[in-house]
Amino acid sequence: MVTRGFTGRRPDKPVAERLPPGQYLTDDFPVLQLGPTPRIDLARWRFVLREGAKPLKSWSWQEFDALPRTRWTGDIHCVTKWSKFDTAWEGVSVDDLLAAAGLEAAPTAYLLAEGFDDYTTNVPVADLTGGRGMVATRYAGETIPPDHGGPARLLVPHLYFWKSAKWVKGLRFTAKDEAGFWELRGYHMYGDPWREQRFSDD
Ligand SMILES: Nc1nc2c(c(=O)[nH]1)N[C@H]1C(S)=C(S)[C@@H](COP(=O)(O)O)O[C@H]1N2
Ligand SMILES: [Mo]
Repeated sequence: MVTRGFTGRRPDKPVAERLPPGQYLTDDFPVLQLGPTPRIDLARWRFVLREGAKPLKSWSWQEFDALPRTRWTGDIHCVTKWSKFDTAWEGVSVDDLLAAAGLEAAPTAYLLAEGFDDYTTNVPVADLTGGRGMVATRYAGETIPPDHGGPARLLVPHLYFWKSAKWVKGLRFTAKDEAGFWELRGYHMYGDPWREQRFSDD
């Protein structure tokens, strides 16, 4: 088990200091998505890294589940204003994923995470490397429930939670910062909760 860079546990901080502006604390774990929860057959699941249209590397579920795993516990913040503290995730860090793909560095500075439901969201690569993002396969010690994005979801907890694509099927490196589903519909290209970057003009 490796845990590299992924930090953020601040149990000693008062609630108010852990809540970004405009957020409230909840103990629930709301489910937010565009459509129905897709049924994903692990025998046919694949995770693909692409540069534009060109596949760079892909893994079956068995192969993916055998990659080095990282744990992270910390707070998540949804643009609909709920925050949840001390969520515990485990998965493959994007650093380890790039290394497993034989890439010394990411091919471009931006990417789109793609879901099996055809959801997309853009994230700068620098926000996923250096221990800042993972493809999570466990939540609270169990496989991720389908409603929360299982078998695998992106986790980029320092950005609003719409950036954490559920049912993620791959990462597509792009030459430019390309808007994903919500970013095309008025949401912020970056989405930093601490700067309250909810909408494109925030
Ligand atoms: N594939 C996919 N990922 C998605 C979404 C979606 O519709 N499809 N919704 C996003 C939004 S808007 C939010 S707020 C979070 C919600 O995650 P949760 O349902 O686990 O709380 O997932 C994000 N990831
Ligand atoms: Mo959302």
